[in-house]
Amino acid sequence: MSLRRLIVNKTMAALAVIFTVFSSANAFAQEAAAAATAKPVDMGPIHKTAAFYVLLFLLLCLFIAIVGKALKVYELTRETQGKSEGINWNTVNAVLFALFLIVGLYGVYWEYTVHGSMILPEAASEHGVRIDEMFNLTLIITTIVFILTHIVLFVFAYIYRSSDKRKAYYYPHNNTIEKIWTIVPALVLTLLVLKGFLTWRSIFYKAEDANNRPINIEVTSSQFLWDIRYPGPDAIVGKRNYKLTTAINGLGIDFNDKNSLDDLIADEIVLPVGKPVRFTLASKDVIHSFYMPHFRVQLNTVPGMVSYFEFTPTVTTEEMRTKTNDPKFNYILLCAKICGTNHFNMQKNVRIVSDAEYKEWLAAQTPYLTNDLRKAFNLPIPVEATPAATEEAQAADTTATAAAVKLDVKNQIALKK
Ligand SMILES: [Cu+2]
Repeated sequence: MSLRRLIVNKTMAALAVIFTVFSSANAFAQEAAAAATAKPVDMGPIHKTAAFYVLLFLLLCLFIAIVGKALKVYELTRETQGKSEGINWNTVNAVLFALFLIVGLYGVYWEYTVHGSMILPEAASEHGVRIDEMFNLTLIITTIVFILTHIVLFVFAYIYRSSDKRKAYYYPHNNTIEKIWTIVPALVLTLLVLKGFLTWRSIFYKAEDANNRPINIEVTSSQFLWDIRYPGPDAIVGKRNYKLTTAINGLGIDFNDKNSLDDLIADEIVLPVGKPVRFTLASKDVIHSFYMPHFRVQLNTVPGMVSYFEFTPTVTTEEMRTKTNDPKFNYILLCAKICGTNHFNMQKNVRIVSDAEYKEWLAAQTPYLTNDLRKAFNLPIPVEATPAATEEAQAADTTATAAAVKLDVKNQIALKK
């Protein structure tokens, strides 16, 4: 081939374009590498900007466009020279489909094994086992359908790619197939929905067992915390009324209701194992969601209304630590509604303990009713001050008075100045 023909040859021109793109990219990379070794540059702030990624995307588009143009030139050249098509795009597409299937199926396998091993441990409540069964059944059915339909979809796209050697078979309609793919999914979905409905009913509609009454606990959400109220010896959490909310009565508890008098504040949720517990859920501001993942418990807390969730924890914290092989394991309560800036920080510790430990813990909790609240509700203030306490209080008083006198003298001096 003479030099002139070599220059005019369009295949060579296309290859030259590709070569130029690669070599210039390579040159840039080398330059960048040289600069990097000479003086380390902190790329952190650049990697955080959106403009960087927009430019990167545009650059990628430009690169693909250049390669596409080069290929087009190559094909046009072959066409003008009367040669057959250079690249069989049907085959390229078919191979890409097959590749996509293989990579995609590997992705599914990877998800199930890598992220699959990060799922929650076994349910720690009675109803949680039934919820897990539902999840697993749905997952198994959808996985089988997903894999089969995708294999059929991509394998057909590969095998029956466009070819000059065969003509497409015109197949517009088949009643039998229509019936099968309507009736089978309808049956499967009906069974799943029915099972879901029955599971839901078994969780939310319980016949009350007089010998095994649930422990009543009230949980109130607000931005961004949970207030937990336990009942006192009467086992009933007293009434509340939002109109009674004041600085010292944040939950608006009605202390005219005698059931409120012995109620307790708790900083964590502690429950005895194997005993039913009924949570009364409310919210002071926006909708939050009472979420205890290990017990498969989740229900919204809605301002202006109360909701209930009753369940029975079955595994103690200590047992779960052994089961998960994690000595630091703790059950948690989270908020599952994006309720504001500090939503992420709405959590509380939950401990499942033996009945004896529970009783001991409950006895150590502080009552809601303070002397200030007694005054506000005109309730008698119990006289339980011991001589030692009185002396202490008097001593504190004297110190306070002395401090106040000192401050006053200082202020007067300052004023005179
Ligand atoms: Cu929240």
